[in-house]
Amino acid sequence: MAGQVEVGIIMGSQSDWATMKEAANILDELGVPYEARIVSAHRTPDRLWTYGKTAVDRGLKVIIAGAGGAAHLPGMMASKTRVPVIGVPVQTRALSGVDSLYSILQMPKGFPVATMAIGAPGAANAGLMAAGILAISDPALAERLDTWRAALSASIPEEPQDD
Ligand code: RP5
Repeated sequence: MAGQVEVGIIMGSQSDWATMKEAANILDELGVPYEARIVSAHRTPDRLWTYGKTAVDRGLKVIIAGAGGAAHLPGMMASKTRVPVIGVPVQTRALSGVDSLYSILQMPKGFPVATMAIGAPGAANAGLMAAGILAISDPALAERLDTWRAALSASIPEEPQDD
């Protein structure tokens, strides 16, 4: 998308993209420019280091980091840059994403990661959280986000229907 990229979506593997695309979709809907990159804490640690080291100078304001299993990517990124990191635990086959959740959630004092729910809902909420952070200083985005939220509320019926 055109415009200054202020949101970085990073993930540990190509296999995480199906989940992390939910964050990208939300940002697309809200007109928020982003970049998406594969940055693995274990397989490409130098890439992680460089990404974190240059994040502030490149103008990133929020990083959404998704990983599964021994999900060290969000925490390692939070240790390398002061840019706020929103963590998305990707659902795993072996442990259903509880491993990812605990790996991302249990950060030591000093290096927080704002951890979302497991899987696609968490990724979508990460996109909304990133938009909310940027909307603090972007009135036009704030209006788009308010409209998005109102539309969601309006789409919820008051009474349940039979299938
Ligand atoms: C993690 O291992 C990735 O974040 C991914 O969720 C998981 C599996 O990766 P692949 O083996 O599918 O590449 O590093």
